[in-house]
Amino acid sequence: MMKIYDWYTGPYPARVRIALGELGLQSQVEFESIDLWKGEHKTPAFLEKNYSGTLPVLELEDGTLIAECTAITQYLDALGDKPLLTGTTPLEQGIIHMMNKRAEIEFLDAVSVYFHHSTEGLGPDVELYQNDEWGQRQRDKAVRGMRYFDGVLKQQPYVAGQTFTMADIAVIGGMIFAELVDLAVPEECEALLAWYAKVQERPSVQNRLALSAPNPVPA
Ligand SMILES: N[C@@H](CCC(=O)N[C@@H](CS)C(=O)NCC(=O)O)C(=O)O
Repeated sequence: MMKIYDWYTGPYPARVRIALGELGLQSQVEFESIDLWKGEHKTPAFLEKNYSGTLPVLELEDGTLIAECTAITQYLDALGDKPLLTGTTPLEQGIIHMMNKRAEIEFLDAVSVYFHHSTEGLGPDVELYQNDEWGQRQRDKAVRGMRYFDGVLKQQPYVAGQTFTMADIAVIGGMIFAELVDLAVPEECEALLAWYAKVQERPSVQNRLALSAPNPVPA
Protein backbone atom coordinates (compact mmCIF):
# COMPACT_ATOMS: atom_id res chain seq x y z
CA MET A 1 0.00 0.00 0.00
CA MET A 2 1.15 3.57 -0.70
CA LYS A 3 1.70 5.86 2.26
CA ILE A 4 1.21 9.59 2.64
CA TYR A 5 3.01 11.53 5.32
CA ASP A 6 0.96 14.59 6.10
CA TRP A 7 -0.86 16.64 8.69
CA TYR A 8 -4.59 16.45 8.24
CA THR A 9 -5.47 20.16 8.47
CA GLY A 10 -2.54 21.42 6.38
CA PRO A 11 -3.51 23.39 3.25
CA TYR A 12 -0.91 21.65 1.08
CA PRO A 13 -1.82 18.17 2.35
CA ALA A 14 -5.41 19.13 1.51
CA ARG A 15 -4.42 19.31 -2.17
CA VAL A 16 -3.33 15.69 -2.27
CA ARG A 17 -6.28 14.56 -0.16
CA ILE A 18 -8.66 16.27 -2.60
CA ALA A 19 -6.84 14.70 -5.56
CA LEU A 20 -7.18 11.25 -3.95
CA GLY A 21 -10.90 11.82 -3.54
CA GLU A 22 -11.32 13.00 -7.13
CA LEU A 23 -9.44 9.94 -8.38
CA GLY A 24 -11.17 7.47 -6.05
CA LEU A 25 -7.85 6.29 -4.67
CA GLN A 26 -8.58 6.79 -0.96
CA SER A 27 -8.50 3.07 -0.18
CA GLN A 28 -5.07 2.65 -1.77
CA VAL A 29 -3.18 4.84 0.67
CA GLU A 30 -2.54 4.89 4.36
CA PHE A 31 -1.65 8.05 6.22
CA GLU A 32 1.04 8.74 8.75
CA SER A 33 0.66 11.94 10.75
CA ILE A 34 3.64 14.24 10.99
CA ASP A 35 2.77 16.90 13.57
CA LEU A 36 3.62 20.27 12.03
CA TRP A 37 2.94 22.06 15.30
CA LYS A 38 5.60 19.98 17.01
CA GLY A 39 8.02 20.49 14.13
CA GLU A 40 8.13 16.77 13.31
CA HIS A 41 8.68 17.73 9.66
CA LYS A 42 12.08 19.24 10.53
CA THR A 43 13.61 16.22 12.29
CA PRO A 44 16.67 14.63 10.66
CA ALA A 45 14.66 11.44 10.05
CA PHE A 46 11.96 13.30 8.17
CA LEU A 47 14.42 15.49 6.26
CA GLU A 48 15.83 12.26 4.85
CA LYS A 49 12.41 11.58 3.35
CA ASN A 50 11.98 15.12 2.02
CA TYR A 51 14.96 17.45 1.78
CA SER A 52 12.63 20.45 1.87
CA GLY A 53 11.09 19.44 5.19
CA THR A 54 7.53 19.96 4.00
CA LEU A 55 4.34 17.93 3.83
CA PRO A 56 2.90 16.02 2.11
CA VAL A 57 5.19 13.22 0.94
CA LEU A 58 4.04 10.11 -0.92
CA GLU A 59 5.92 6.85 -0.32
CA LEU A 60 5.44 4.07 -2.85
CA GLU A 61 5.49 0.38 -1.94
CA ASP A 62 9.10 0.05 -3.06
CA GLY A 63 10.12 2.95 -0.82
CA THR A 64 10.34 5.59 -3.55
CA LEU A 65 9.54 9.01 -2.14
CA ILE A 66 7.67 11.73 -4.05
CA ALA A 67 7.36 15.16 -2.45
CA GLU A 68 5.64 18.29 -3.81
CA CYS A 69 1.87 18.38 -4.25
CA THR A 70 2.07 18.91 -7.99
CA ALA A 71 4.40 15.95 -8.50
CA ILE A 72 2.30 13.72 -6.26
CA THR A 73 -0.89 14.73 -8.06
CA GLN A 74 0.65 14.09 -11.46
CA TYR A 75 1.85 10.66 -10.36
CA LEU A 76 -1.52 9.66 -8.91
CA ASP A 77 -3.40 11.00 -11.92
CA ALA A 78 -1.23 8.98 -14.28
CA LEU A 79 -2.06 5.71 -12.49
CA GLY A 80 -5.56 5.56 -13.99
CA ASP A 81 -6.59 4.80 -17.58
CA LYS A 82 -7.28 8.44 -18.31
CA PRO A 83 -5.92 11.47 -16.45
CA LEU A 84 -8.71 13.43 -14.78
CA LEU A 85 -6.82 16.31 -13.19
CA THR A 86 -3.74 17.04 -15.29
CA GLY A 87 -5.04 17.06 -18.87
CA THR A 88 -4.78 14.68 -21.79
CA THR A 89 -3.70 16.79 -24.77
CA PRO A 90 -0.39 18.68 -24.82
CA LEU A 91 -2.34 21.95 -24.79
CA GLU A 92 -4.44 20.94 -21.78
CA GLN A 93 -1.38 19.74 -19.92
CA GLY A 94 0.49 22.96 -20.60
CA ILE A 95 -2.38 25.24 -19.57
CA ILE A 96 -3.16 23.22 -16.43
CA HIS A 97 0.48 23.18 -15.36
CA MET A 98 0.79 26.93 -15.93
CA MET A 99 -2.35 27.76 -13.94
CA ASN A 100 -1.38 25.35 -11.16
CA LYS A 101 2.04 26.98 -10.87
CA ARG A 102 0.46 30.42 -11.00
CA ALA A 103 -1.92 29.45 -8.20
CA GLU A 104 1.11 28.50 -6.12
CA ILE A 105 3.29 31.51 -6.90
CA GLU A 106 0.62 34.22 -6.86
CA PHE A 107 -1.63 32.91 -4.12
CA LEU A 108 -1.01 29.76 -2.06
CA ASP A 109 2.74 30.09 -1.52
CA ALA A 110 2.31 33.81 -0.82
CA VAL A 111 -0.25 33.08 1.92
CA SER A 112 2.16 30.50 3.31
CA VAL A 113 5.00 33.03 3.50
CA TYR A 114 2.66 35.48 5.23
CA PHE A 115 1.73 32.78 7.77
CA HIS A 116 5.34 31.83 8.50
CA HIS A 117 6.74 35.37 8.59
CA SER A 118 4.04 37.73 9.81
CA THR A 119 2.01 35.60 12.22
CA GLU A 120 3.16 33.26 14.97
CA GLY A 121 3.26 30.57 12.31
CA LEU A 122 4.07 27.18 13.76
CA GLY A 123 5.49 28.75 16.92
CA PRO A 124 8.94 29.85 18.06
CA ASP A 125 10.45 26.35 18.08
CA VAL A 126 9.71 25.89 14.37
CA GLU A 127 9.87 29.44 12.99
CA LEU A 128 13.58 30.08 13.44
CA TYR A 129 13.69 33.09 11.09
CA GLN A 130 10.87 35.54 10.55
CA ASN A 131 10.83 38.64 8.40
CA ASP A 132 7.61 40.56 8.89
CA GLU A 133 8.16 42.93 5.98
CA TRP A 134 8.58 40.02 3.58
CA GLY A 135 5.46 38.39 5.03
CA GLN A 136 3.39 41.55 4.59
CA ARG A 137 4.52 41.90 0.97
CA GLN A 138 3.51 38.31 0.29
CA ARG A 139 0.16 38.95 1.97
CA ASP A 140 -0.46 41.82 -0.47
CA LYS A 141 0.67 39.59 -3.33
CA ALA A 142 -1.82 36.93 -2.24
CA VAL A 143 -4.67 39.45 -2.29
CA ARG A 144 -3.60 40.52 -5.78
CA GLY A 145 -3.62 36.83 -6.68
CA MET A 146 -7.20 36.53 -5.44
CA ARG A 147 -8.17 39.41 -7.72
CA TYR A 148 -6.36 37.78 -10.64
CA PHE A 149 -8.15 34.45 -10.17
CA ASP A 150 -11.44 36.30 -9.79
CA GLY A 151 -10.83 37.77 -13.24
CA VAL A 152 -9.99 34.33 -14.64
CA LEU A 153 -13.17 32.85 -13.16
CA LYS A 154 -15.27 35.64 -14.64
CA GLN A 155 -14.23 34.29 -18.05
CA GLN A 156 -14.44 30.54 -17.50
CA PRO A 157 -15.99 28.10 -14.99
CA TYR A 158 -12.73 26.61 -13.73
CA VAL A 159 -9.22 27.88 -13.17
CA ALA A 160 -7.71 26.20 -16.23
CA GLY A 161 -10.79 26.26 -18.45
CA GLN A 162 -13.97 24.23 -18.75
CA THR A 163 -13.26 21.40 -16.31
CA PHE A 164 -12.10 20.91 -12.73
CA THR A 165 -8.35 20.23 -12.63
CA MET A 166 -5.36 20.27 -10.30
CA ALA A 167 -5.15 24.04 -10.85
CA ASP A 168 -8.51 24.39 -9.12
CA ILE A 169 -7.17 22.24 -6.29
CA ALA A 170 -4.18 24.57 -5.91
CA VAL A 171 -6.47 27.61 -5.65
CA ILE A 172 -8.61 25.70 -3.14
CA GLY A 173 -5.40 25.20 -1.13
CA GLY A 174 -4.91 28.96 -1.20
CA MET A 175 -8.48 29.57 -0.02
CA ILE A 176 -8.07 27.07 2.83
CA PHE A 177 -4.81 28.71 3.90
CA ALA A 178 -6.32 32.21 3.61
CA GLU A 179 -9.14 31.17 5.94
CA LEU A 180 -6.65 29.78 8.44
CA VAL A 181 -4.81 33.10 8.63
CA ASP A 182 -7.98 35.24 8.48
CA LEU A 183 -7.04 36.73 5.14
CA ALA A 184 -10.40 37.74 3.70
CA VAL A 185 -11.25 37.52 0.02
CA PRO A 186 -12.24 41.03 -1.17
CA GLU A 187 -16.04 41.19 -1.37
CA GLU A 188 -15.95 42.30 -4.96
CA CYS A 189 -14.24 39.03 -5.99
CA GLU A 190 -17.67 37.59 -6.70
CA ALA A 191 -16.58 35.08 -9.31
CA LEU A 192 -13.89 33.66 -7.04
CA LEU A 193 -16.32 33.39 -4.12
CA ALA A 194 -19.01 31.77 -6.31
CA TRP A 195 -16.48 29.29 -7.71
CA TYR A 196 -15.32 28.47 -4.17
CA ALA A 197 -18.89 27.86 -2.99
CA LYS A 198 -19.36 25.53 -5.95
CA VAL A 199 -16.14 23.51 -5.56
CA GLN A 200 -16.68 23.16 -1.81
CA GLU A 201 -19.70 21.02 -2.64
CA ARG A 202 -17.48 18.37 -4.20
CA PRO A 203 -17.25 15.24 -2.01
CA SER A 204 -13.45 15.28 -2.41
CA VAL A 205 -13.30 18.71 -0.76
CA GLN A 206 -15.91 17.95 1.90
CA ASN A 207 -14.41 14.63 2.95
CA ARG A 208 -10.74 15.54 2.96
CA LEU A 209 -10.36 15.79 6.72
CA ALA A 210 -12.19 12.51 7.32
CA LEU A 211 -9.70 10.60 5.17
CA SER A 212 -7.51 10.05 8.17
CA ALA A 213 -6.81 12.09 11.23
CA PRO A 214 -4.77 11.58 14.35
CA ASN A 215 -6.73 9.69 16.93
CA PRO A 216 -8.30 11.26 18.93
CA VAL A 217 -8.90 14.25 16.68
CA PRO A 218 -7.63 17.39 18.43
CA ALA A 219 -10.19 20.15 18.83
N1 LIG B 1 5.92 23.22 -2.39
C1 LIG B 1 5.47 22.30 -1.39
C2 LIG B 1 5.00 23.08 -0.16
C3 LIG B 1 4.50 22.21 0.94
C4 LIG B 1 4.30 22.96 2.25
O1 LIG B 1 4.72 24.10 2.44
N2 LIG B 1 3.64 22.27 3.19
C5 LIG B 1 3.39 22.80 4.50
C6 LIG B 1 2.27 22.04 5.17
S1 LIG B 1 0.72 22.81 4.92
C7 LIG B 1 4.61 22.58 5.36
O2 LIG B 1 5.14 21.50 5.36
N3 LIG B 1 5.01 23.62 6.10
C8 LIG B 1 5.97 23.45 7.13
C9 LIG B 1 7.05 24.45 7.12
O3 LIG B 1 7.25 25.13 6.09
O4 LIG B 1 7.71 24.53 8.17
C10 LIG B 1 4.38 21.40 -1.95
O5 LIG B 1 3.70 21.81 -2.90
O6 LIG B 1 4.21 20.26 -1.48
